[in-house]
Amino acid sequence: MSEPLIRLAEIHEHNREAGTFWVYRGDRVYDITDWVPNHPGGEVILRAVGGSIEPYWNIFTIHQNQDVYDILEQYFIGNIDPRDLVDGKAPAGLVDDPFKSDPERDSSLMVRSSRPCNAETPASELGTFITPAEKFYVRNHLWVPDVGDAEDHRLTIELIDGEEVTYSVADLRKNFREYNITATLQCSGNRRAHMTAGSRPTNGLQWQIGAISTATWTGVRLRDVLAHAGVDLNEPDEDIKHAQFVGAEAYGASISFDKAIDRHGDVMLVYAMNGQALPRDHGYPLRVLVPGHVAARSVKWLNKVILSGDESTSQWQKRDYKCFGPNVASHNVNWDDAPAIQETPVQSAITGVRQVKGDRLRDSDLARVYGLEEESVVLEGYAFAGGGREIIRVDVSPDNGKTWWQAQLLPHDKDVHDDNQKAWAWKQWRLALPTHALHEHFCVKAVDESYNSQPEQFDAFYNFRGNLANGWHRVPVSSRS
Ligand code: MTE
Ligand code: MO
Repeated sequence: MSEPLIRLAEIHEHNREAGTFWVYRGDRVYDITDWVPNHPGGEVILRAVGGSIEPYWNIFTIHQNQDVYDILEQYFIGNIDPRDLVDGKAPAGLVDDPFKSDPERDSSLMVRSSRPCNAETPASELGTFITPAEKFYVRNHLWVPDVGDAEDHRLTIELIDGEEVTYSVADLRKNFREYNITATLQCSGNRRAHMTAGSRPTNGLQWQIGAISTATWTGVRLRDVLAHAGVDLNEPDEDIKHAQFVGAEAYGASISFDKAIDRHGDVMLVYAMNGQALPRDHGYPLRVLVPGHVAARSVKWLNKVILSGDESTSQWQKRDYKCFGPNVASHNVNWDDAPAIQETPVQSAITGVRQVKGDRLRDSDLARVYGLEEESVVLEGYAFAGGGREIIRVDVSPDNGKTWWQAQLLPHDKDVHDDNQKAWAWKQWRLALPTHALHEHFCVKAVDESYNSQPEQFDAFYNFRGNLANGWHRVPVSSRS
């Protein structure tokens, strides 16, 4: 029996304004009306209805696998009429440009991809404790959703029994105590380029040292809001294991419920950054801040918090942000074998190397601290550990690891008065070395309060996605300016 032939014009009529939703893939047509309410990614699927699904699957690549194709086949209703095919093929389909309302960005950011925008903080801006909001690295998987006015934005808390409680940003500001938390966000791909250079190719954006920044975030505690919404924080329902976060553009991730309600965990719903409204790139009007965890869990443009027995089903929870052994690659990975990255290991980097001449040195703090009179080289950088673990030491070697010196950890900005309960922010460090000590490479490694440190090389903990690249940072001595 031959399949019904369907004209393109008829497919276009089954768009998001219609009550029934059709899509096509290749020249096969599907009526997915009944599937839409079950879509794990929510309403975003409605962007595709009435046309080709493929441009969206090129963006949401998690769909490019057999299980998804099999689901789609269940909704098959016919083929595109050959009169509408061009050279035997269905039209590629036009997507309404989802990036068209993305904001303008500071020109000093180092762009790694522009659609979606991924841009790192330049090294010259990594040497200050608080990163100005416009220099804060941007990591977007998709477009920046246009959420309109903060007044119209709503946050829905879905409790374990399915009941929902909704808040406006104004409700949050009015009803809960406000906190200021100074926290570093670091992408799990920070320094991926160094893993690639130090070992083998990795799959992902090739970040240098700038997929990390620090801000003072203002907002309310998630635990306070959950208590208000009806969660018993002292004896919570034992079925609740995770807090899932859903962003307005379809990104999602989750953390353990324990972290979400930890009284020393400082998980926040934030509406301001460095004393200003959140910029659109960083989650306006509301984002979750999960200090001490990989930044992928700090979901921007937050729409929904779901208390659940399960993790988020998003690709950013179930895939991507995981590490495997050096022998595992995309062809033999079983994504379920590793847990999602949450707290992060020790990281450090050299952000600047300056030559300082005798005269200028003599009267400087550096000379007093290090007792140096001769010509010196001053190194600067950052060090950071996840889980709120404080950096206790930064070791620098001028000869590729044979001899070591301790850098001075800088006291952080006196103007920052924060409510942090743990060390959620990086430390800035500085070290002056006499020039006669120099060899080929400087390297740095840091140590946290649990005496965790960083691996020397990349080969032994290479992972094909290039996550958590924290091998010693090496820079050539010749890079000094
Ligand atoms: N939240 C949403 N809604 N969409 C995203 O693409 N990216 C995540 C996280 N939250 C992302 C998100 C990742 S991987 C990182 S590293 C941080 O946001 C980046 O935050 P920033 O852009 O404010 O630096
Ligand atoms: Mo990230």
